[in-house]
Amino acid sequence: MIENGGTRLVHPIIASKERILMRSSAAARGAVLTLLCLLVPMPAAAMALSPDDRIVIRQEPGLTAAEQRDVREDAGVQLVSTLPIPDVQVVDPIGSPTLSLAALRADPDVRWAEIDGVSEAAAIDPGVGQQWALSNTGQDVRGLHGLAGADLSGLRARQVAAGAGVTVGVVDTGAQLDHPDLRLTGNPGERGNGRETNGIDDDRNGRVDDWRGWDFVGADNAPDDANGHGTHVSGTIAAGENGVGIVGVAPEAQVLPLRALDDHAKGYNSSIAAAFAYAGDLGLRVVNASLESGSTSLAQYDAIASHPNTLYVVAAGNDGQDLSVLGALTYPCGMALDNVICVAASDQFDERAGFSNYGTPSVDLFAPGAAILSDWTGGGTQFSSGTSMAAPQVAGVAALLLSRKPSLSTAALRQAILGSVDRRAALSGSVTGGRVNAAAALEAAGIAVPAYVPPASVPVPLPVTPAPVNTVKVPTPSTGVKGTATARPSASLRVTRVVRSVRKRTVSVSGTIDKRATGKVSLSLGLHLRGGGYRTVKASVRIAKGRFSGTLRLSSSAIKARSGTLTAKFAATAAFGETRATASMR
Ligand SMILES: [Ca+2]
Ligand SMILES: [Ca+2]
Ligand SMILES: [Ca+2]
Repeated sequence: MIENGGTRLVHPIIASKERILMRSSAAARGAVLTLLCLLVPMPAAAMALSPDDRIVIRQEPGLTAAEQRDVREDAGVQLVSTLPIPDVQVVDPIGSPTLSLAALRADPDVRWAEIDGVSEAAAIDPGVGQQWALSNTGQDVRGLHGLAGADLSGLRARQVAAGAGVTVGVVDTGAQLDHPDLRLTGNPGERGNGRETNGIDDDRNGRVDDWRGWDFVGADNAPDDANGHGTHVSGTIAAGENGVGIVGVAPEAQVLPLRALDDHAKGYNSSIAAAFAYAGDLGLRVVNASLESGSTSLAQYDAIASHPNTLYVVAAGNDGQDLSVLGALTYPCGMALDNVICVAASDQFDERAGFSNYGTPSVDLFAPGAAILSDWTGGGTQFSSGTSMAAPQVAGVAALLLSRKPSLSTAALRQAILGSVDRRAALSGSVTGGRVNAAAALEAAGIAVPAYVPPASVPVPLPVTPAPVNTVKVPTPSTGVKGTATARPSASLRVTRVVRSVRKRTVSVSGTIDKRATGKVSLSLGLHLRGGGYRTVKASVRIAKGRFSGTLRLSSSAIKARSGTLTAKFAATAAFGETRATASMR
């Protein structure tokens, strides 16, 4: 599976009048024509991110080096290398690969342009097929074939959210600090400029050099894991999508390890309370506590209550008990606080795991917690079962939501998760009566999630409707009108109007798209001169509120050059979330 490149800044590639004039007046492209660009102003829209990196292009033959450079500059890309194939180059987008690709495809000097895909030998994280919690197809997991669909829709949710930018505090036995699959972080106030090891409490939080989290058992800055439990829990939340081990629910989130349980997975309630407060003080929005105690802790209660912006996701416990029976409560599950979610464990059949505690009002919901494969100490993976394995599934879902909507209040976050469960009769021993559903939780928070289609993106024909195309006498557009696109289902782009008129010296494109879409439409107009060579003018317009519209216009001097063929191209690239659609015409 291809590792995403992470967040990148995106900036518009083209489209100011000045730039168009500058380009068309450049000596390298000839100055016979003066081309003028008229853009219909549209409100700015947020740009979408793209995980794709490099682009391969084939330019038209015969371009000079300066002309080739112009093509790259106009599309906002830099030359990486030249392939031993005529006119084929690998280029690297400076900004958004999506927009650069659209610009290259719209450029008459570019024969074709494609994303430089990555091929790997069996690079899918080896454990992912066993992770029924993310996607249960009834596959064999430890000899059991579960119920298809009894999962948290993790792979579906992953299409639009990965947890990037979110740090989850994990109060546990620590985490293997050098595990190749764990995405660990620490206190940002102790990272960089040598602050990690300077022996100074740089951020004055009472802990010296806590750059990797903190060990509340050993009272030092190395929350390493000698047990395995905390590593397993951390992997469930944020194991990377990296060809190693498993994939976490939020594979681009990070875990801040807080060791409060010893090598035998036991710890004082006061150590746990201190870790709760530490995470809250750092401003972490989510903390996972896969632990239980038969006795309550006022210290923990106060730590949680005094950090209302932090959601504490805790385990119900593994006693197989009905917690609604007097005296059966476990803690912190039983703490009646608005920023606590208590999670019980369900199995591959969407039924309560036999070991799992249950019962209202303390247990809020269920999550997969039986036969859960995750990372383990020693660098490998291991199956484990328990409500300890269920809680981090929910913590991971919380990270997904926060990565897309950082402004969600704790109450709204909690409500989105609890209000979107898949209700099952066998899971009635909880407030919600259901099992967590990551995709439904995202939708409850207002984030659209497409249906899940297993990998291998399939080209989907896109409806492109050219409305009146003005035919002209001399010259005529060189090619017919057709539209193609590749898109995942639910992405649709509809071009409602294309007008090409040499007599009127304009090429106009307008259209509509899903209102959530962001992106740009690139336009280009090229005049192939009969004597060879051609002139181009380009522009792009933003898509805003579901609409786009743009016009290119040739100046009157261009009209005098009748001895050529006019070619108009456009490429519209729209994105919502990680779904992209591209339509192009020439
Ligand atoms: Ca410190
Ligand atoms: Ca320091
Ligand atoms: Ca992995």
